[in-house]
Amino acid sequence: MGKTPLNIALVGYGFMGKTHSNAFLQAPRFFDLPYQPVLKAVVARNAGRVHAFAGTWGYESAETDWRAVVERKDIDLVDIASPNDTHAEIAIAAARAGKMVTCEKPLGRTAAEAQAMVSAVEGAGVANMVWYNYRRVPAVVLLKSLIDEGTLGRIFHYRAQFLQDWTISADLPQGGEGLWRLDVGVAGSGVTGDLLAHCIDTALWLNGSITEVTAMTETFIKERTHTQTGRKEPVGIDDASACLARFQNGSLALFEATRYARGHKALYTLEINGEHASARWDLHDLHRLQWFDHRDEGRVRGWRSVHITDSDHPYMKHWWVPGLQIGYEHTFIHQFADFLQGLGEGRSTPPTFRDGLATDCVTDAILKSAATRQWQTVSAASVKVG
Ligand code: SOE
Repeated sequence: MGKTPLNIALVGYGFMGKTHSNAFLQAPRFFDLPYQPVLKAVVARNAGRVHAFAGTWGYESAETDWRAVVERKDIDLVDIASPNDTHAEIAIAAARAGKMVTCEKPLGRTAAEAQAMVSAVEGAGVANMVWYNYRRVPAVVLLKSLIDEGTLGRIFHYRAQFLQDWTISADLPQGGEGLWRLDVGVAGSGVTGDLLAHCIDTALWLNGSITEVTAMTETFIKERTHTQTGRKEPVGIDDASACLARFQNGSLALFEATRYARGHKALYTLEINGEHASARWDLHDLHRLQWFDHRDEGRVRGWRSVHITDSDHPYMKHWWVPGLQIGYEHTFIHQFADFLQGLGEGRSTPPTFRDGLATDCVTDAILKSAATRQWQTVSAASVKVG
């Protein structure tokens, strides 16, 4: 029986536009899905480059204004992979036009923006999802099951870091391709919304709601040339962010994100310590879960490094033979496969926009705490839903 076509319009053709396009193409090749993604249109402002991108990835058409695809009758899903300042406007218009909407993280530049996006998709009743892709790493999914089954027992501690080093040079401008992440007007915040948001999303998913935070942020390079004006302008983003937090379940957390950790390129690590067991995961070694179980026989008790490549590990039966690894791009493929599976069952797949809002509520509280030097209660909207 033929699959139902799902016509996609992608907005944005940067690094994330590629990860999403790859997922649209690969998901139906490796997973048995109720829908067949059709790459209908790609949108970006630069006409020459958007046509080239359409050719490379097999999009049927290219547009330079996102409004065109929102209006098109032959589009089912609008996928937003453009800079953060465009997320809300496009998502709200697409939802109002009855399109399904998927959006890169962070959902909004602020929780208020994210709230408006949630109201739009929920009001229109359209499927929605935020691309917090690290939830789809097989080792992290396995950890989620172990936690949910109670294997770790009562949770005491959660800690996560996301360390990079690519903005240390003071010569780097703010604004423009990739570097819009340094422009607070476009990005909304610095590492808090970009990197710490990943740590928070995974933490809310694994360990439940965060109730309060105390944080500090720092901007190490105070002025950078702005690509729009050609002049040195003050830098409004946070270059580093560190935070203590309490979870609803009584456990304590430590979070850190920076782009000034020389030598670290994308070192996302997390650790969780429970009454019976602890686990550690590291993006640079993403197919391994480090596991310690206190109930093991004393003489051989110790940390084990589990290679998550067997067919009974999450997602792995869809890939190669046991022992062979997968990588970063597969997390997007898994996420899109789950999205299509969810559509087939008539539901949105987490993380939904409401989950994205929950993360934005925590990052807003972190930024407010850093600005006021006070503990902040996290708003009720951060209640974890999926
Ligand atoms: C920033 O360098 C970045 O590309 C983030 O924007 C992504 O979300 C993260 O996964 C990798 O680093």
